[in-house]
Amino acid sequence: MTALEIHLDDQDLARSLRTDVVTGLTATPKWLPPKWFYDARGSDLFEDITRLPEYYPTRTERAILTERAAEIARVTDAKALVELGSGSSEKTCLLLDALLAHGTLGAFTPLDVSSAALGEAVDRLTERYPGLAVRGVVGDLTRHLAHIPDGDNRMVAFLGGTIGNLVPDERAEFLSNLRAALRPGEWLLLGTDLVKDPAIVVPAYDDAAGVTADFNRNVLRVVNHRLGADFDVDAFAHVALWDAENEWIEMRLRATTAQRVHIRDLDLTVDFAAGEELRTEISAKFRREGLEAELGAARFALRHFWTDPAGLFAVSLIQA
Ligand code: AVJ
Repeated sequence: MTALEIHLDDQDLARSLRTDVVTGLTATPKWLPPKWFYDARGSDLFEDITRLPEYYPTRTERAILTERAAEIARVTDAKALVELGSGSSEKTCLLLDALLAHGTLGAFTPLDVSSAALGEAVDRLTERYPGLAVRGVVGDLTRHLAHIPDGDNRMVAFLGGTIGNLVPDERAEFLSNLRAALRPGEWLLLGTDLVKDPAIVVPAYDDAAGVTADFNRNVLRVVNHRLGADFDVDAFAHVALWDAENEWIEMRLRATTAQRVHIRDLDLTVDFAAGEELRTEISAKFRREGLEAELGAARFALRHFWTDPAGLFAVSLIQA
């Protein structure tokens, strides 16, 4: 039996997908939020992305965590670990191993929107760490922070650079909600991708093998399956572009010819002009000073900022 606490059931998910699709596809320019990439196929495609030679974030973050895990355990003495947007929990094991070796950790709570991915992770971790209380929470990290379990000296890990999927206003709201869910002295371990030469960033989001293109188009398949839409997935081209002003990468899907799409369950018809683009994701890149300012505005303090030798990615240890 898997220990899962459900704050987001299939009906809530269906409702928020419908709202997002109506809002995004009737807007100018059109957009869809990146959280809808991750059905089973989308999650598998993301796993494939993490192994691409061009996609540096995952392996770079893993290297930083490998080097710093024992120090993180020493500095924090964390008794409980909560992981937001955990997905597959490969990097989590680095933290769990270090915190358990240090001797303070008693509980682990992964929170994710995908109950399937979460159930699998909880089963695997329960088996691997018999002494640890592992309990999954199915929830949306922008809405269910109040449901992270109460406890003493908790650390929340939000890794992978996923915070970059939020626009600055959403980030401010997320950080202040998270701060409100923590007591002074508790911890946030945050992974952020860093600003760098676009010649490195752009290929990470537009790989030669076309895996990211397939991942991007998957959001159309999700809308087709879940809402009975008739997107011709192959009629949309993958676009990754660096927005130098906002310092984020933007993924879009460009209609290669004029398209009329019908979304049956919403009774909605949407027209795309030839060349029209649909924004599917932003992935913001950070600088230390900017991150520190955002954290300060949410009453968090940056204690450690660890990067790899090339300065590609950062893992920050932050205190409430
Ligand atoms: C999982 C959100 C961190 O923004 O780099 C990978 C998702 N998008 N390739 C990222 C993603 C395109 C990824 N995050």
